[in-house]
Amino acid sequence: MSDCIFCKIVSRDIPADIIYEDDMVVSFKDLEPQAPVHILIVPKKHIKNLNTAIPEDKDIVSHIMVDVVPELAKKLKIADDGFRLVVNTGVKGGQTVDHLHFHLIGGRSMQWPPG
Ligand code: DGP
Repeated sequence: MSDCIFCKIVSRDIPADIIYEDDMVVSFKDLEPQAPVHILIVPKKHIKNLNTAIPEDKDIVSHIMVDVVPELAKKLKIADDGFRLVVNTGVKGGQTVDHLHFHLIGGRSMQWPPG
């Protein structure tokens, strides 16, 4: 999508502090970190959000959950203490960028309920 900011990060048309990349995803530091560790994991394919993911996107979503998150949590040294994975979806879910992304947040104790 030509006007999507995360697609532009994936294609390197705008800069980001990229910490991980493979054939399906890119991961980079969030511009507005909410914790000592706050990164975004973004599919290279433009998927608006979980409401619009289709069956062929299952491989991407499961790859993120099963492979990428544990690997990055370990790499960023937040695996043992714990972390939070957030997927804001839609307006009331707090989604501000319409390209599916997973917030991996850690390095401090989290509160519940979230705001
Ligand atoms: P959400 O509210 O769940 O849609 O989260 C969007 C996040 O994306 C928010 O935490 C800030 C971050 N963000 C927005 N624009 C940019 C950008 O250009 N670069 C980076 N690194 N992060 C961005």
